Amino acid sequence: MNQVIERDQLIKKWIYAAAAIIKESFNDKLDIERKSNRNDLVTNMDKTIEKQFIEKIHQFFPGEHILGEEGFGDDINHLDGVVWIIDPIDGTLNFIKQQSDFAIMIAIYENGKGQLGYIYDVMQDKLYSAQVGKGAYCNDVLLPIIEDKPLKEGLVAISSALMSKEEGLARTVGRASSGVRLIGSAGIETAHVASGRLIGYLAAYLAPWDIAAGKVIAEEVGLVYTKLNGEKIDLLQKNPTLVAPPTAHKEISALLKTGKK
Ligand code: 2AM
Ligand code: CA
Repeated sequence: MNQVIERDQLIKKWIYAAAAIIKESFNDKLDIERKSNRNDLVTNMDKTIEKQFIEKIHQFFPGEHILGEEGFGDDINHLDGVVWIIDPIDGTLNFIKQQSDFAIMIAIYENGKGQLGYIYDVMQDKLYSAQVGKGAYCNDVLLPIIEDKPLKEGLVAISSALMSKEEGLARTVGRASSGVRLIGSAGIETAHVASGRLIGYLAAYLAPWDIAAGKVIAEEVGLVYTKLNGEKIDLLQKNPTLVAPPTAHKEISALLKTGKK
């Protein structure tokens, strides 16, 4: 992919500018609309930020395809060429209800392969980023390759959709690990696995924009990011997902298979 350094600098600049707009919006009344269900919400901020990113991408990289959560990008049915994958606010429910634990996420894939990934934890001011083959960073600090610890030595995050779908899963995983945590932002939970604060993250149905940036970052630190059944992620669909270091990934997969709940 061309202009990697320029892309990296621009993306970081756009993300910080978007975060400033989001933080200013805390003083205003949000417009909130319901999407697929009462917990699947979108605000005027999600839309504004996505539109701004798309405008910038069109301006600087005309002709490149864009897949955005709120639908202002392109209707994409392939991953050929350069594809930008954008989630303007990951953890919209947290954004609305807590004004914390939400992230801005941008990724660039080329012919289906992750090239650049960015997850900005806005309220913690932590920008997780990665370029394929060049390692992952939190702000300007290189994240070490993850330690391949057994499941029993770490905390596991589970999405609340998976918790309500798979009764008993939290108990099974909780007993086999140090315990279960729920944050509510796939991006932040993946970033916490990539930086070693969690040993794994499991989710029921993540959309491409929930996965794309985190997968680039996770793989750069040696994590395994697959569907819950171990198959390869399909970035044109929703996927049940599991991200963890190799040993814990195997252990969690085995627990899911035996269905010991
Ligand atoms: P979002 O806030 O961008 O929608 C919450 O457990 C995590 O799952 C968040 O990352 C959230 O992303 C995502 N999520 C919530 N509802 C979802 C849905 N209906 N489909 C896919 N992902 C969803
Ligand atoms: Ca979102």
